[in-house]
This record gives sequence, C-alpha cells and structure tokens, in this order.
Amino acid sequence: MRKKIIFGNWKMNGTNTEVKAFLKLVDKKVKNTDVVAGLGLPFTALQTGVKKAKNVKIAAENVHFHQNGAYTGEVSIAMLQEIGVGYVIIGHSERREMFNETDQSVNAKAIALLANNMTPIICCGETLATKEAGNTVKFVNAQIKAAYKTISKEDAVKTIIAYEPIWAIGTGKTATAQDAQDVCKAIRQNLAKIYDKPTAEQMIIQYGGSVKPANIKELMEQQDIDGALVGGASLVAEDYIALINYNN
Ligand code: G2H
Repeated sequence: MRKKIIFGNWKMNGTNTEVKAFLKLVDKKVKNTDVVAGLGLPFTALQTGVKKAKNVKIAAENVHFHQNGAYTGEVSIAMLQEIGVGYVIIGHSERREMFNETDQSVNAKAIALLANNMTPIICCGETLATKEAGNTVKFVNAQIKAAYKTISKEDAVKTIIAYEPIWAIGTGKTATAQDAQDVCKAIRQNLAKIYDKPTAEQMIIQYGGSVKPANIKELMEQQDIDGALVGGASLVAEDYIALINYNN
C-alpha cells in the first residue's frame, strides 16, 4: 500500500520569520499517519524549517548536480545535507521554463541526490499547447524516460514523481481528478515498461497544479495518485492543515 505524500512548495515565498510562525501552527497538526507531510522552502529558510519541524519533512526547491566548484549562486547537495534537508524538488516547470532546467540536468540531479541518500521529487508536466495537440502522455513519458536514464529500479523506488500539468499551475484550473488519474496511470504504465510492474506499483506519483482543500480528497481517491505538490494553497496555515488531514 503506497502512502500519500503531500508537500507544499513555497516557491519564492517565506522569510525565516514567516516559516517559523507557519511551522509553529502546522507542525503539531500532522496527525494523519497515512500521510507524509512536507514543505519545499527557499534555501534561506531551510535551516529554520529543519529546526522547527518535527513532523513536517523539509525539501529544497533546487540543487546543483556538481559536488562543488565555480558555480556562482548555486547550492550543493553537501550544503543541504549538512543542515538536515532530505528532499529536493527538481525539474519544476518554473525552473525548466525560466532557469534553463533540462531533462539532462534533471537526470544528473536525480542521480547525484540518490547517490547521497536524498529523495528527489521529480516534476514533469505538459504545456497547454501539448495537451491541446493530444500529446500529453507522449511528452510526459519522454520527460520521465530522460529523468530516470541509468537509474536502477532499486533507486527509482526511492524517488517521488510530481505530475504537474503546466496549464493548471497557479491558474486555479485543476485537471479533473479523472484527467489527473489518467496521466498518472499512464506514467505508472511507462515506469512498468522502463523497469517492471512491481517497481512501478511501488513508486509514488503526486499530482500538482491548483490543489486546494476543496479538491484534494477527490484527487487522493484516485488509484494512481499518491499525494500532492501544492503551491498557493500551502502558504496558508489553515489550508495546509486541511490538506495534510484531508481524510480525517
Ligand atoms: C504547481 C504547484 C506547486 P500551485 O507548481 O508545485 O503550484 O498549487 O500554486 O498550482
């Protein structure tokens, strides 16, 4: 039985003061033992996040794949590990669109994170144009194939996938639960081809894109949706608490 993994993604929001106040409200509200609750934070707030969260897992929103060196402005895996961060969101569509993240860099980051016993949350998802052309599954499957290149099945099961249709991000337009299920199922079938069925059945596939308290339950009831990556709604403590306790 796969657990539900529900992470907030604060993007470029959250000072240390704000993160501290937020975690004071939400950390003790992680009651649902069937749910792993987490929060993606900007680099500057990660240490505060790790210190203040006992129940909420803390994720970075990016990392560099090289160990160290002349990469001005970048942050390494060792830097994140030193402060106790265990998860990293990679390949988010905002990074792919605005910061030159590519399938190749996502793959390199996933490999480097796994080699250091960290959990990559690997994002994928199509644009509106791709969806309207009927190419969603083909496109997402290609992103997944590239992201998992040379990754063994033993390592693949340690990762998390976040399927986030770009047209549903921050727009208020959620994919219908059925649409999201269909793509997540197609991703799992693709993983079964890349690896094998038992491996694919173990893998966690989140849905992301305008998830909120009003729609999380229906999304989580879908067979192939194993959690959520939530942007806007995760910024409000009351909503975050409702999201992680959606089935209480
Ligand atoms: C998609 C999601 C969080 P939102 O980016 O990763 O954001 O819930 O605001 O659509």
